[in-house]
Amino acid sequence: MTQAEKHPVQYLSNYRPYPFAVEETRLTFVLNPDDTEVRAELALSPVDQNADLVLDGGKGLRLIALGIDGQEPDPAHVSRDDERLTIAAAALPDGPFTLATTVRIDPSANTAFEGLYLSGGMFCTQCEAEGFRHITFYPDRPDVMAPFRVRIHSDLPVLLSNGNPVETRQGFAEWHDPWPKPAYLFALVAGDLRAISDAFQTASGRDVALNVWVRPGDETRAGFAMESLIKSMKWDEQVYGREYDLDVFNIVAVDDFNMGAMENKGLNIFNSKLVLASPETATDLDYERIEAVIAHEYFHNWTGNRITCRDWFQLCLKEGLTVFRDQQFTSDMRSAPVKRIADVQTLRARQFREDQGPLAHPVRPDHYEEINNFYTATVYEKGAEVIGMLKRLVGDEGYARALDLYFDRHDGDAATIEDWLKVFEDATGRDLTQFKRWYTDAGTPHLTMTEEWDGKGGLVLHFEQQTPPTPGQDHKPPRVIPIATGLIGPNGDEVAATRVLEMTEARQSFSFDGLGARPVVSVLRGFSAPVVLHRQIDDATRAFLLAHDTDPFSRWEAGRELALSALTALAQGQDAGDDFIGSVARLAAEDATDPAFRALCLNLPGEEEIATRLSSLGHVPDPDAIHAARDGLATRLAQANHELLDRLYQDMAVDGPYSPDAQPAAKRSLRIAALGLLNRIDGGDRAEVLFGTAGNMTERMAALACLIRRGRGQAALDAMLDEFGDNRLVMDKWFSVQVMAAPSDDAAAIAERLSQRQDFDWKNPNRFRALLGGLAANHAGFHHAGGAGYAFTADWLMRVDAVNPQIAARMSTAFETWPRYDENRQQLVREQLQRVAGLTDISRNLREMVSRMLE
Ligand code: 0A1
Ligand code: ZN
Repeated sequence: MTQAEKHPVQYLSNYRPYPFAVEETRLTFVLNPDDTEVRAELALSPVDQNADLVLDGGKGLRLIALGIDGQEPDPAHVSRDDERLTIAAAALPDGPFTLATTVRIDPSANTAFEGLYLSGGMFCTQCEAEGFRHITFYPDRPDVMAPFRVRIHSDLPVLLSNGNPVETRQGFAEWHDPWPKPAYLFALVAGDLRAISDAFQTASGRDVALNVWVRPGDETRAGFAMESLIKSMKWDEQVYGREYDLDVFNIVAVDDFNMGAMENKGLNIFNSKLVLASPETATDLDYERIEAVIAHEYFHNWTGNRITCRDWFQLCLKEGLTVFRDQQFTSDMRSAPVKRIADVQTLRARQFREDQGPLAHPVRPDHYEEINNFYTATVYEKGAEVIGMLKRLVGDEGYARALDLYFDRHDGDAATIEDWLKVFEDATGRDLTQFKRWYTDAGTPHLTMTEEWDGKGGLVLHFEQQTPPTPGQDHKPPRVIPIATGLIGPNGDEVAATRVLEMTEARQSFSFDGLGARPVVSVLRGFSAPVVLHRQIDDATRAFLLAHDTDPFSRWEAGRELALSALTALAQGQDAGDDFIGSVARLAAEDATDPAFRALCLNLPGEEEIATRLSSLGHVPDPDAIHAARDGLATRLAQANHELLDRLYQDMAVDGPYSPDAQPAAKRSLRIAALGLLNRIDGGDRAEVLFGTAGNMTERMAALACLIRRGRGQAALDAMLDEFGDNRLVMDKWFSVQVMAAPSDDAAAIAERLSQRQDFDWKNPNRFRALLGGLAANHAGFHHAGGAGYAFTADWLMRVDAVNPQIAARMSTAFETWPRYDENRQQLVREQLQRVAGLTDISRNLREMVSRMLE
């Protein structure tokens, strides 16, 4: 049998409820690194009397004992293959019964970090999406929910699981989680850990003990995570009326983790880079991400855990909503406009890129081979955008009513996108049939606007929408697009406040009357829909919007468009850029404007974004030309404004002890933007001074990148290695900055050299991503015409796949844009992808990705 036959494609339309209810799950673990015993007792009730009992469970489970109500079933009624254990209906009692299994597993051999594994001597688990089946035989699907009782035997000092502690003594702990949950939310941690602890009282008076567990010595870097947790708990009460529901909330930091973090009930497990922070080791961006991810996982307690997903096709039900909530949280904690702009940048860089290529899929996919391949920017980030559109369409109050109804109606359920939309329909009376296409149809709509001014106060805006085909979906009917629009008069005053135009047809027009003079249209304010906007607009009008738009997003967007139009022209050998340089300099000099906003405007679009833009305009992006264009424009910007930039560099220095708050971080971001430009004309002198004197990692890393770009980074790299050689998180930065900032001709060779170092611990996901992801982020380096970047990446994908398929599959997305490049590059990538596809024993994860990319 081939891999594909053993594990067929899963289809949403094939959903069937599980024919048994699990009333309670009791687990007993006897932990040993290479031989752990797991005894599971499942209290089962048949829903369908004629059904066989099918339990998921992989090859790694050594079955020691099996009993039904204490009796071993007739072996003729029991069968097992690589993926499951089946007990025939004939061997099952008619009424409720207990199934007991004992299995033995080897956590020390688990390099895929899925199921129960070891990280630096500590036991931990990762069960989403389908990891629980590597721990014991179980109906490992999200719609099977049960309360869990967990007993752990181990000599390790700290033994944790979900829910509330029942008993804790030397060598043993028992935990009880009263809230029915699917197996993917199960967690267990055992190790020599230290906690920093605090307490929280919920609005209704429940006392909750809070702990952030870290390795001994890391306690001093866990305080910010705790502060972020407390802020998140308060915010969810205040904004969504959601309280915490257990006596304890534990967070554990682990060094080996495939993703960012995981929302296991009452026991969140985090990649240590999203918990540990100190001014000397973490950047402002690290702090901001820690705050956001702590919030994200905490918010899952309601959106994901209390209400979970019926099946994995509904992943966006919990992820889109929880991302949306964490974005709201960050906007409340920090600057809302800056957060919105950052989110749109991420969306464009990751999701638009995905939507444009062979891996495009709907927010709610309808088939998959390997669900782990669908934890994507589309499900997460576009999933959140879709909720933002819903909120705009039904208004803030409608949204609040719908959410209350959602929690009321579906608490305890495993729900679907249909349930979610129904709640909005029932709460607001709106028909969402057409809106649902945002969930079912892949691809980024292109929206074209033209203007018609009648010369006597009437303006008509004509819109046309069109979504390019994506794999398996050739024809795309029109969607509902909320287009937030305002009008600015010639003197710069707003003459029409934001109005949401609801487009439902393929072509549609909207009129404005009674205008004194022809206004400038500010369209798609706040990025009210995830579309690519085309409009006829000259650089002077863009500059006008950059100066006068009252919507901060649209203001930034005008500057961005100026930059992109200059960069795409330059990359095609034309002359451009003066308008951009003049207007962005004027904005940068506005002392009253938020420094973070000014920094966002000063930072030029990245090369990847320029390539995506060129491609969506129908051109073949040339990585070298793009690199040269961006380099040239940035240097001109610096030369034309060196006095202003120098002033900003001085003025934005922050005195006093480091604080990761939005305000000082904003000043640093502008300071660093100025530094990056000045670095092009001062030979790296400022960066050298800053690297030696900065008291925080934000400025040190920025200075280091500048030095590398000037070809004088070695001393600083050596100094950093000396100081932080034993700090994994800092060393990850050390690896990635060298490849990210490398000249394109050398990037692959530098990556190669770094990969041979002793401390390139490639089995650690963070270290692997630092190097390989760093290379992929160096656009001109990765896409170097010689193909060395491609070959290096493919070699490593094949090597890591044998050890950790999830990491291999995720990293393979470095290739997802290949069809947009020239013939030569296409051929080079195709060869590499075919080489990977031919790998003996390729994982299902990587195989699915590569074959989708080659289709
Ligand atoms: N639910 C988590 C993401 C996550 C998904 C899969 C994992 O392992 C394969 C781990 C984490 C979140 O959204 O944060
Ligand atoms: Zn999530």
